[in-house]
Amino acid sequence: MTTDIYQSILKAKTNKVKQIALLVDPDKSDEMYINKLIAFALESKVDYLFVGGSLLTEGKFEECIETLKSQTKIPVVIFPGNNLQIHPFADAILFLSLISGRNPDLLIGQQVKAAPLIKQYGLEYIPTGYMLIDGGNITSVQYMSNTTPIPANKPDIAVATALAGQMLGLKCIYMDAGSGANNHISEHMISKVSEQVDLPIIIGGGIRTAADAQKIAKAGADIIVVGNAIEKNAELILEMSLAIKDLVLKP
Ligand code: 1GP
Repeated sequence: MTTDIYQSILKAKTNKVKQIALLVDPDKSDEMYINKLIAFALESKVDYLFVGGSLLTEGKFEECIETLKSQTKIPVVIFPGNNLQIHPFADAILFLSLISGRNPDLLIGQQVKAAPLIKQYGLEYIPTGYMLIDGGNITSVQYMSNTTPIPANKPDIAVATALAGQMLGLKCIYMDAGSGANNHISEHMISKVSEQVDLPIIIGGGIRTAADAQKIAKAGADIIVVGNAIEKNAELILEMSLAIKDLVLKP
């Protein structure tokens, strides 16, 4: 296993540099759209391109990864919805366990199915505790995962869950309100988790403005993930990226 991507995440965290990941939905992206996204992503110094989804119906996952890899050097990280979302061309895969839920298939079942192929491909895997937080509406991931999200007003549960993930040896915590969430995760919950947990923290779901991204980064997120908002206005990445990268200069 190589550890290039994880090392870059750790290095940024140590240096208090906030990072931004752009979530690319393979179902929604034709080649023209991907090319436009890449142009904005390069200009905005996006750190990672996350690719995946809780339900992909168009059969374009492989094509999407291959197009991204042929067009840009921005690292492509798989954010898988299931064990079918694996590709040898990616730079890494978030090896997720849905630790906020009690669905054994997403705690360990899918991982057992995926592990041999990941090993065969020599793909860098980043053991990640995935925590679904209530964002005020039922998102695709909530429905597809058949799990109950952690209530938005229960930071103690989020802290305990993230701590358990750390104690189990996971290397990252991804707290997600789900794509298209009405509300992003509160700064209060993020700060409580980041005070208690030493791991890099990835935050996504419902982040729509540069000001939100900045508040979330200040609260303790190490990587901000944005999908929907960028699909509507690709130029927003630059604003968001500037807002969070600015923090290292003006904490
Ligand atoms: C979802 O965290 C990602 O898993 C991004 O969410 O599409 O709402 O930005 P959005």
